[in-house]
Amino acid sequence: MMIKPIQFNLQRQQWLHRWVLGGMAAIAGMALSIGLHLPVQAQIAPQAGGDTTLNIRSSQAFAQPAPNLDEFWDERHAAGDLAFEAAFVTAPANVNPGLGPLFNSSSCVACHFNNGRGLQEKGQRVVRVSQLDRAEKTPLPVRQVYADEIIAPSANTPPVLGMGTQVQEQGIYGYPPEAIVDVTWQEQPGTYGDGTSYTLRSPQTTLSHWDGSPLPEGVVISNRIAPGVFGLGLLEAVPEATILQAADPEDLNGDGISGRPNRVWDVVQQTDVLGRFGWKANAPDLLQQSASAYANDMGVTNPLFPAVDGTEDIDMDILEAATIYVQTLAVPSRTGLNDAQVQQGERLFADANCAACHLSTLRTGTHDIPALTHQTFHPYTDLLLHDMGTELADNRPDFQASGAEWRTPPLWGLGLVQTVLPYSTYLHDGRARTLEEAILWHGGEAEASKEAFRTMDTGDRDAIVAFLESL
Ligand code: HEC
Ligand code: HEC
Ligand SMILES: [Ca+2]
Ligand SMILES: [Ca+2]
Ligand SMILES: [Ca+2]
Repeated sequence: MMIKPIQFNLQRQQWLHRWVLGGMAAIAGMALSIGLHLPVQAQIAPQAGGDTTLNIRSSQAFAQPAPNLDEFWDERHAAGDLAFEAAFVTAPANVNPGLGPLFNSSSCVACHFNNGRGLQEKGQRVVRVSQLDRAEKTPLPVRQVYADEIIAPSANTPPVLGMGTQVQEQGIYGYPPEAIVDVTWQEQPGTYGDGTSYTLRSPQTTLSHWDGSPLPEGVVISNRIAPGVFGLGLLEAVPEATILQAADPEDLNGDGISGRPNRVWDVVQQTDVLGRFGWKANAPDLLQQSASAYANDMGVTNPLFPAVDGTEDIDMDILEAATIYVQTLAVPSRTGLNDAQVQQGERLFADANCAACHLSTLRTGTHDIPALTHQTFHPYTDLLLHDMGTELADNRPDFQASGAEWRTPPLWGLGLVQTVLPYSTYLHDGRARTLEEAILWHGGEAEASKEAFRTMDTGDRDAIVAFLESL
């Protein structure tokens, strides 16, 4: 296991540095000479987010400003906090007008509760649709009011008549929702290698029109919960070359794991660029992810996605504020670094080749926000797409992502997910009620890793979960 010693050395250096600066070189020297028996390691904050790491593991753990922001960015973060929490209302109104007319929720935080993930329910999820049997890119006689009805030149998600590419489940007065979304859970049994049985559940998502009129044929549905939004500035600041280096599209090293970058439409540059955000990496950066959230999730038109008549519900200042907020959140520190079970789990995580996709360590290049520049951090993602098998497949391609591919999600903060929002679940559609279930759904490129986990004895499985919960 290579990573941890490196991480420890880095932290030990920083820790020592501080003591030396404080004029306490003698004590630091003492600590060094006495070595591992001093509680030195216990005092070192695990730097999950580099210098943006904060030692907090409460329900507010995802909602803190990065501790290394300077005064200028700290103030902008505070302004962004207000934007992220602002609940929009039907226009005209004095405060935050412009909700809808069609929308999924009225504020960012309503879906990203406490900046963490959302539940699998109306008002928190997003259901994407497309009509794959339509000739690609054929314009549709839709209202052309929403960004999700405007087709990017390189998109392969033909919009559904009257629905575009995203189902707005709510509307302001006089605007019926585009569809009623119904989720029922289907259970399936499974057995661990040691004979212990388990039950998995997956959502069956169906759509119907509020007035009972039939849906068009051949609508493909992709149901997604909202992921957490902390640490994303660091992921944005990772140089493209680093991400492409980890890709192995033809699996030349023969480990069964490929990893492909998505290439997605950039509405600012009007060209295809690397995709990084969203469950299929279908958004290029945090500004466009936020702009699209305003337009599609809240019906709030903005400079990147104006209404067809050219009007905008919010200006660039608000859009940038929300973007800066998600760029500058602290990453909560790891826990349990000295716990033997957690350490065993971390070794097993490496042995089972989980780390081939969930890369433990990345380094940022430069970013407009100095606090994000040149940071070594531990997100456990490669930001690449992986074929996860037929059971997780939504069968809805999204730019270069196939119907079976998903972007490796970061695993940091995983142990806090249910502290931040009780009853939270895992995976893109929230089907996994526990971390064990999340792993057991892995297939495709991750089939061997999943099998390694499934056939471990209870102690080893518990250790992997203890490790995940320490993140
Ligand atoms: C209706 C619920 C909803 C609302 C409202 C919403 N989001 Fe999201 N958000 C989601 C979902 C669902 C995803 C995943 C989308 C996907 O994979 O296609 C997401 C993804 C994101 C991501 C990418 C996270 C990652 O790890 O890749 C960011 C950043 C984000 N949202 C920010 C915002 C901001 C800022 C706002 C307010 C302007 C907002 N969201 C409003 C549901 C919502
Ligand atoms: C081939 C790449 C790959 C490998 C190998 C892999 N994963 Fe994953 N992992 C993913 C992807 C992609 C997802 C998202 C799938 C989805 O949401 O449908 C994911 C999701 C998860 C999640 C849920 C995260 C969340 O935010 O809900 C956990 C937990 C997880 N993986 C743990 C593991 C463990 C433990 C192993 C090793 C036993 C492992 N993974 C091996 C790619 C991989
Ligand atoms: Ca509006
Ligand atoms: Ca729509
Ligand atoms: Ca490979």
